[in-house]
This record gives sequence, structure tokens and C-alpha cells, in this order.
Amino acid sequence: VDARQLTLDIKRRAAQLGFDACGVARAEPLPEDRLAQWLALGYHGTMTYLARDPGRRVDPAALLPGARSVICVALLYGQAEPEEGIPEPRLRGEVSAYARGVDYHEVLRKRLGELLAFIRSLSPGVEGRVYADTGPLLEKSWAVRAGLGWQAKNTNVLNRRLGSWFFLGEILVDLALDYDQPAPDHCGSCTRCIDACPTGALAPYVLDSRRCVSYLTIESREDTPVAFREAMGLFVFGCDICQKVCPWNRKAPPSTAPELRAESRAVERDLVKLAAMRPADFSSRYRRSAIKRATWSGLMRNVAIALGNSRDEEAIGPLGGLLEADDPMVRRHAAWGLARIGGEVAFRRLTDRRARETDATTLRTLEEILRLREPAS
Ligand code: B12
Ligand code: SF4
Ligand code: SF4
Repeated sequence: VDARQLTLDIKRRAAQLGFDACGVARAEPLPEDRLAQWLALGYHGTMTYLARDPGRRVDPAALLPGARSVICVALLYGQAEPEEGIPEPRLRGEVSAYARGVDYHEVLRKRLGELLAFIRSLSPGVEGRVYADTGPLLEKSWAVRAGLGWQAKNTNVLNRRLGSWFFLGEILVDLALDYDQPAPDHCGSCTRCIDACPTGALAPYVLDSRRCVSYLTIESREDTPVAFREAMGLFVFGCDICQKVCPWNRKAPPSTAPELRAESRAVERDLVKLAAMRPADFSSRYRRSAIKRATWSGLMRNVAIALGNSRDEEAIGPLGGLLEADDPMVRRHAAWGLARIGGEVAFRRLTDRRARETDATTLRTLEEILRLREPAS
């Protein structure tokens, strides 16, 4: 089969499998300098895996000897908002749009596996590897090369027809195919995403993860810097702001993947229910959801911040519960949340906890909070 026909067949099959776009790039090494520069600036924060073995990130041949092509796909996950029929709780947290269905790793890998099986049926003996998010490929760079869009100022891949609410996945193969042209940049003079980012994490085309709410709520295993907590608002998992404000997303088509909708109701946005979730409930509830990545402790830390940011006295009860959590990090954030709500009842909880607190760092946090309060009372 000639490369052109094979490529057309692969793209047709990708569309049948429900992928919203498919393009192909030549598997040449990517320039290393910008990744190195980004890492040197420390913009990866504690995601040390990104700094490990940079050669493997930029050279597909290091992943698959004889690699010749990178087949890139996009799968839309955007939903029409609001989700109908779900009553909104009084204390509602925000979960990023991408995390509302079945874990996208599972959804993408299954479909990519089917696409690879199809390629094998056309070209027996082909070597191929499937990637979806967790592998070392710099997926955005490959998507751009494969013509799926341009890497926009908010650093996501953006497509004129699809917007940016899509996941990326790839198949690396040792087959020669017909290659696509990279799409030109259509951000123009717009800076909406940069202006709207609540924590100032974006400069044009560059993200400092350490300031990004997505990183702080999902990847970080540490205390959230106090300076960012108010700006995080009600987000408990991920952040959608720099995509929501993008003009190219105004007419973005919704996802047609049923799995990405199926469990949307299982994703709890009720902060009171979330705060009451025990580690075992967390594990079973999010077993097939991207949310498990945050870990129970991380999610409870985020819930404590969101409860504080609600500035609603109803949040004092759930925050009081989190102030008794086994994990001291969760207790410290619950203390912050209670102080943010303020008032007699909240401060009585904090004073009471201070008398019993055994963790040195948490005790210091409680003392600092109460010292600020006590001279005034
Ligand atoms: C680590 C990671 C994160 C980190 C870092 C994000 C980032 N911008 O890199 C955090 C946790 C913050 C994150 C957040 C999100 N992520 Co993420 N993430 C990844 C992951 C695993 C690796 C990305 C990576 O290697 N980053 C490293 C840097 C170097 O990459 P870069 O942005 O391309 O950096 C380039 C530019 O900075 C550029 N550059 C241009 N000019 C200049 C100038 C200077 C001075 C410098 C230094 C660099 C530079 O050069 C760099 C190298 O190409 C990928 C999956 C993968 N394996 O690729 C998903 C991925 C990028 N994430 C994805 C998603 C959906 C998200 C979120 C939208 C989720 C959410 N709603 O919360 C947010 C978006 C935040 C944002 N504005 O980017 C999707 C993006 C899909 C798309 N349409 O683009 C991916 C591809 C996962 C997937 N398979 O679908 N993510
Ligand atoms: S995801 Fe949120 S915090 Fe991160 S860059 Fe975008 S707007 Fe900023
Ligand atoms: S908001 Fe504007 S600058 Fe940001 S990604 Fe969209 S078009 Fe580009």
C-alpha cells in the first residue's frame, strides 16, 4: 500500500473510532532548547519526571527504534453547560471540564489500541506504540507538527474548528506516511487568557506551572502557597479559565464521546459531600476518574480552600470536620478556610484545635492565625 493511501485509510478509521481530528508528523527529533529553558526556569515545579531524561522527550527514535511517523489524534471533551437536571448545591466547587467523565487515559488508550490494530491489519509487522498523556512524548509539539492546531498563548493546542477542549493521543510507528503541515498561529494580538489567569501563571506561550491552579490542585502534593489561595476561588480539581475566555472556544463543538459524559453525574461538586468523603470512598468513587490523580489529601486540601473562599457560614461545619483530618496538611488548609470565613464560631474551632494539635507545623499555622485575631478580640 502506498503511503498516501495508507494515511487516508488511517484517518478514515480514526474518524470512525470517534476521534475529532487526526494528523501525521514525521518522527524527527524536536528542538531541545525550549524544553531545557523551561526546565531551567523551574517552571515544572515538583513534576520532576518532566526533567528526567530530556533526550527521550524530544527524540521519538529513543522510544521506538526506527520510528518514522507520529500519528496524532484529538478527542473533544467539552460539554454543553450547564448539565441539565442536576440541582446545584449551595456550596459548589468547580471541577475542570476534562475530569467529568470516565478517565480520559482509559478512553483514549482503548480507541488508540483499536486504531493500531487496524494499522497492523493493513501493514502486518508494523511496530507501534500508543501514548496518551502519561508518556514522555511532548504531545502538544507533535500535535502542532501534525497540523492539529497551533500552540496558543495559553500553551494549549488550539484549532480553528475545534477550539481547545480536546485531549491529545499519539501512535508512534515505523511506517512512512503522508505528512501534514503545521497550522499557523491565530492568536494574533489577543491576550485574553493571559489577562484572565487568576494567579498570573501565563506569559505569552509559556506557563509557570508553580502558579497554575491546575498544577496546584492536581499535581502538587505540598501546602498551597497562601498567596494563591484566594485566587483559586472554587476550583477543587483543574482550572478552565484560560480556555473559557478564548474566543476560539465560543463555537467549539461539544464532545460526542459517550464515556466522557457517562459518569458526569458521579463527579461530586457539592463541597459539603466532598469534605465528608473518607479515603476509602475517594478510592472507590474515583477509581475510573481522572480525579484520583489528586489523591485524597490533595483533594481535601483543595476543598478546604474552596470552602474558605465560599465565605459562607455553612462551610464552618465541613471545615471543622477537615480540621480533625488525620493528614496535617489538610488540617492546615482547613484552618486557613475557617479564618477566611471568620466570626466567633469559626475561631472557637481554631482555638479548640490549637489546644489539641500535636503536629509542630500545624500548631505554628494555628498560632499565627490566632495571633492575628487575638489582639483585636
Ligand atoms: C505537565 C502537564 C501539565 C502541567 C504543565 C502544563 C504545560 N503547559 O506544560 C500542568 C499540571 C500545569 C497541566 C495543566 C493542564 N493540562 Co496538562 N499536561 C502536561 C503533560 C503531561 C506534559 C506537558 C509538558 O511536557 N509540558 C512541558 C512544557 C515544556 O511544554 P510546553 O507548554 O509545550 O512548553 C513549550 C512552550 O513553553 C514553548 N515556548 C515557547 N516560547 C517560549 C519561551 C520561553 C522563554 C520558554 C521557556 C518556552 C517557550 O517551548 C516549550 C517546549 O515546546 C501533557 C501530556 C504530554 N505528555 O505532553 C498534558 C497536556 C498538555 N495537558 C492537557 C490539559 C487538557 C491540561 C489542562 C487544560 C487541564 C485543566 N483543565 O486543568 C491544564 C492547562 C493549563 C495550561 N494553560 O497549560 C492536554 C492539552 C490538550 C490541548 N488541547 O492542548 C495534554 C496534552 C494532555 C492530553 N494528552 O490531552 N498540564
Ligand atoms: S489553567 Fe487556570 S491557573 Fe492555569 S494558566 Fe490557565 S487560567 Fe491560569
Ligand atoms: S485567549 Fe486569545 S491569546 Fe489566549 S489562546 Fe485564545 S486566542 Fe490565543
